[in-house]
Amino acid sequence: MAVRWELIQRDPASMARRGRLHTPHGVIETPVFMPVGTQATVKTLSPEEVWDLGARIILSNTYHLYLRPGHDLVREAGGLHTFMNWPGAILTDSGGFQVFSLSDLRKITEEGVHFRSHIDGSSHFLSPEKAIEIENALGADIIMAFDECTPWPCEHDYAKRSLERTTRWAARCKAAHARPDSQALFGIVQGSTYADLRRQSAAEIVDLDFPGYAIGGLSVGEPKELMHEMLEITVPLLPGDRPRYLMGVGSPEDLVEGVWRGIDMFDCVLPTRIARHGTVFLPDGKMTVRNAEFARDFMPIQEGCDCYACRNYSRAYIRHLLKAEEMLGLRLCSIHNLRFLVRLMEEIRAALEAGRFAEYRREFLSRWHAGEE
Ligand code: PRF
Ligand code: ZN
Repeated sequence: MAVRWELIQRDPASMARRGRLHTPHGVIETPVFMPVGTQATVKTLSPEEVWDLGARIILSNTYHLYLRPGHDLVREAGGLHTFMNWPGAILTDSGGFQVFSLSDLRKITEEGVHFRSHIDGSSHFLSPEKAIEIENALGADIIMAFDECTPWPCEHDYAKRSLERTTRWAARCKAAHARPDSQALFGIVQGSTYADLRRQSAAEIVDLDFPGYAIGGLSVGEPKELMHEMLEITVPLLPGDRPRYLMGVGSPEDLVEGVWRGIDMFDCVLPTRIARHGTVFLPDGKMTVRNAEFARDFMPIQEGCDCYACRNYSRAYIRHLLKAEEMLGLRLCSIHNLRFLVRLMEEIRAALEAGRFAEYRREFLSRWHAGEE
C-alpha cells in the first residue's frame, strides 16, 4: 500500500490544516508529533508505553542503526517494526543530520560523506544511494532523502553550494529508491536562513516531485524569528496536497507556532532529553522536579494530566527517584513529557476542527511565555 496524505481541513485564519497520513502501519492524524527512537527504542520506554501515551508514529535513525547493529541484521529480523516490536508507523531520518552533528573527521564530496564512527572511530561512507539502501533495509513507512544540514550561521556562498548539492543528492535518492510503493521518500528543503536560498531550494526539491516535504536546517541555533520567517517563505512554495515536516523541532511553543505556519509533522529529542535531567513540561513552562523545592510536594507533576506518571505518582516521589538515580524517575518524566506533546497535538487538532485554533494559540502562548520568562 502506498503512503498517502489526505487533506481534511484548512484553517481560514492561518496556514494550519488537518490531515490524515495513511501508512501500511495505520492512519495518523496530523498535525502530529513523532517521539524519537534513535536506537530503535524511545529511550527508557517500552513500545507499549509509547503506544499507550497516544503516539502512533515514531522516528528512528539511519546513521545509528547502520553503525549498530547494522541494517542487514535489522532486515534479517524482518525490518525495524518487527525488530523493535512497534505496531505503529515509523519514519527514518537519512543520516544527513547525524553524520554532521555526531561523527568525527567528516569529508564531504559530491559523491557523499566520508566519516568516522562516533562509537569506535571506524571509517565509513554515506551517500544518497547508501542511505536509501539502508532505509530500504530498515523498512520504515516514511524515509528521508540524504541531505546536508548546514550549521548556523553559515556563509551565503557555502549555503548555496550546499543546497544545490542537496538537490542533486535528492534526485539520486529518488533514483535509488527500490520500494516507492511501500515506503514514501520525502525531499528536504535546505538554504540556511537566506530567503533567496530557501526559495531556490524549495523550487528545486518540489520539481523532483516527492510525496512529502521536510524543512531542514532550522532550529540549529538561529533566533526564533528567523525560523518563523523561513517557514513563512518556504511553506507557501510547497504543494498544498502533500505533508510538510519540520525536522528536529521542537518545544511546545515551536509546535504551536509551526502548525500556525502550515507544518503537519514534527520530531524532537527534547521531551526525552530534558526528562533525563528531571525537567518536565507544564502549561506555564518547564519545571525541574529534581529541585529541592519539590522534596515535600505530594502533588502530581501536572494537576489534571492524564499520563501514567501524573495519575499515580507525586513530585516528591519522582524527585526521590531522580536523586537516588533510580531508572523509574527518568521513565516517569519521559512518559509525562511525551504525553504532554502528544496531547498538545490532540488539542491543536480539536481546536482546528472547532475553528478556534487562533484562540487556542493565543491562550497557549500567553500562558507558556508567562511561565518561561
Ligand atoms: N536534515 C535531516 N535531519 C534533520 C535535520 C536536517 O536538516 C534537522 C535540522 N533541525 C534535524 N534533523 N536529514
Ligand atoms: Zn503527566
